[in-house]
Amino acid sequence: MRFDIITIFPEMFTGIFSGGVVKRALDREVVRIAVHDLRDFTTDKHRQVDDRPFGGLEGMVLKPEPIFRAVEAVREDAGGKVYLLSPQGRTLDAGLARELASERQVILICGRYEGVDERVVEHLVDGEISIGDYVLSGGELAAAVVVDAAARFIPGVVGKEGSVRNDSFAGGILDCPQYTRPREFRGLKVPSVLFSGDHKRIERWRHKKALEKTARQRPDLVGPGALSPEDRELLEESKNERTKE
Ligand code: 4FV
Repeated sequence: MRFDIITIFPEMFTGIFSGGVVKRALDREVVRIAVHDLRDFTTDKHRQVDDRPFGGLEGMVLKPEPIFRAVEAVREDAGGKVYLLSPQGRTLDAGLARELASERQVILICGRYEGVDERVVEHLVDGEISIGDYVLSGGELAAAVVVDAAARFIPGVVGKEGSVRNDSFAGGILDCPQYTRPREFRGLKVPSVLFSGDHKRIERWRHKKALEKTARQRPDLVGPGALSPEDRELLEESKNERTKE
């Protein structure tokens, strides 16, 4: 799978993918990431990529020509999907990340200034992606988030596939609490069930804790109909336990 990132600040990406699972995936060529300088797709001596907005608004807007040329140059074939990072986009979540990971090529356009000429949105991209309802100074950080989140769904990127399966949101709920040594820290003990060796009991405890945390911190994820009857029961059970405490 290949990501192509189009930006006026290619240097911002030197460090981002130089560690962790994405770096390992790059080394093993499970995924390829190419970063392209938008200015390389200008034709004037000033390598102009932006201009003043028509209609007298403040700020500057990225011009359409360099963006169209860049996408047409890097798109391997018609199968390459093109996305603009923008606050107007579909909010990134595990579902969208998994979808992107199934593409052969994903081209990400990083906006800057007030944004890009609307003809890019209307006539070039397959869609817009937002990483959240706030305004960034550029799309670069958002592009890095999209690449990192999607890459984890590419087989072979995350060593133990199991950990992707157990990731938050993979089962529609948040992840279970994790503990490591020391068994006691400043009097704070690791729950003894984790030393019981009873894997079924441990798995049930973990799932219950994940449900509890989700109900507490993301009630939107455990709304009516969102949980299986078993999970609903497990959640009720934990509620009763806590009321007894
Ligand atoms: C953004 C977001 C975002 C808008 C104007 C870049 C900025 C500037 N991208 N999710 N939120 N982009 O704020 O993806 O061009």
